[in-house]
Amino acid sequence: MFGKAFIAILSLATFTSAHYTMPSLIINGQTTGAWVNVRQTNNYNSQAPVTDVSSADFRCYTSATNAKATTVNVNAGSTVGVSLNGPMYHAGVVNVYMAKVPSGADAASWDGSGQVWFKVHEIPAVTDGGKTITFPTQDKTSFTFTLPKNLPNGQYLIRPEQIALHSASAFQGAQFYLACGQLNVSGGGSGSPGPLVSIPGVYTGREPGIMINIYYPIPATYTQPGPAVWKG
Ligand SMILES: *[C@@H]1O[C@H](CO)[C@@H](O)[C@H](O)[C@H]1NC(C)=O
Ligand SMILES: [Cu+2]
Repeated sequence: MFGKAFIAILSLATFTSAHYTMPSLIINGQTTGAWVNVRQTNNYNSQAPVTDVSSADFRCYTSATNAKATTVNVNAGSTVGVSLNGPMYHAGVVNVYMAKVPSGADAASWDGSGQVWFKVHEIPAVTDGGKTITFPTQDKTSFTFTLPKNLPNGQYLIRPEQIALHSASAFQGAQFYLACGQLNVSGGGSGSPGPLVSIPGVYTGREPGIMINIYYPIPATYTQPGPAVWKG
């Protein structure tokens, strides 16, 4: 009796700690190798999320690995994506930020500091006035979007995040799964991406879309955290 219960608790613990990472991009329909074009994050083994939105690790989560990646070539206007190592089984929402590497710097060595990040994609929760709330990315292992056609040529960091909201009703209850990839954009335009934000800095952790009880009462609306998406 005790043994069975103990084993059941153990396997539950194993399941709930099996989170996920974002080791690959999808470029021209091809999924890149794990941690080839994405900097290997501290949690590559533990898969543990970031919960402190003011920590240095909230940007690229590489304080322990100090990882750099290989920069991958991509055309503006093409479909790109993020591929995870497992399903995003937590209810949550997605944002994708990018930052242009300053001239004279290199994507592999630039740290992404400053008010330099803009949002290129988001996947919010879907609400209907309080009857249901659903999360389009839940249980998905990848997502794709279009790189703005007007993006200026050059090197960029790209930082996807999933904000898991299953236990987000208290401060720092939301779990952030994130990573930084390295892109070299060509075929682009002369757009001025914005609004620009700093990471960390973009969130306080108390936004209505981050500190939220998604179960009761069912939220009538959902406010996606962060700046508006730059569409080019
Ligand atoms: C970025 O792409 C341009 C155009 O293809 C190329 O000339 C340049 O060498 C590339 N830079 C890097 C760092 O890959
Ligand atoms: Cu979790």
